[in-house]
Amino acid sequence: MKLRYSPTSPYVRKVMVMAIETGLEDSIEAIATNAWESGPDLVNDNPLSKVPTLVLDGGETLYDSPVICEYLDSLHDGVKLFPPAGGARWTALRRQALADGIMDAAILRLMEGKRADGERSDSWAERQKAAIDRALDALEEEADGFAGKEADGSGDDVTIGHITIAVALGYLDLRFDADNWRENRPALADFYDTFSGRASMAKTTPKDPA
Ligand SMILES: N[C@@H](CCC(=O)N[C@@H](CS)C(=O)NCC(=O)O)C(=O)O
Repeated sequence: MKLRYSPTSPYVRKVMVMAIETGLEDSIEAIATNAWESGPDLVNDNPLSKVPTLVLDGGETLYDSPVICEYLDSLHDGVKLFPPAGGARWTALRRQALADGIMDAAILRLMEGKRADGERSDSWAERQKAAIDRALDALEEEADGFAGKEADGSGDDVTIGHITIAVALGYLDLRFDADNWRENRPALADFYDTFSGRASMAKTTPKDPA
């Protein structure tokens, strides 16, 4: 499989954490891709011109990160990170959606900040920040109940929800460190600090914030 990636994309990091957690890292060949250039190879693989995009060995492509992660989960025989059915599944999917939404809002806010004077909308950027803050508060409310906290893998029911939340928090550290999301969110900070000890997180920490 080939994965079109960019080094600072949180969605790509999510896929790579998933690949490491499921033992599939070595099955993936990474292809550096600038999604903003919308080159012919990328748009041929993904008309939306986004990374991550996964190209299967038979040429079929998969996107976006929730679909790629669930596909990877279908390829291994270990404990599934997408719970198969019932309440645990809906909780994991909801948490994934909430954390994906944090990343979406963070990227919109980042891009808004890069616009030229006169084109930038402070109210739009503030709207994104407000969404992020509400989502973080909601996660703080439930963080004490998060399972899968242990860096050594004990606790065993790490899900796609935990992975996505941890990656989203890492992205806030990368892009909006000054906001100090940890303030007044001790349970979430505790979850993140512990989850960050996992090899999958350590191995995928973005190095260059450019
Ligand atoms: N919902 C998508 C979001 C992917 C996404 O927005 N990726 C960004 C990079 S962080 C991108 O490729 N942006 C290029 C563009 O929007 O044109 C996912 O979960 O994979």
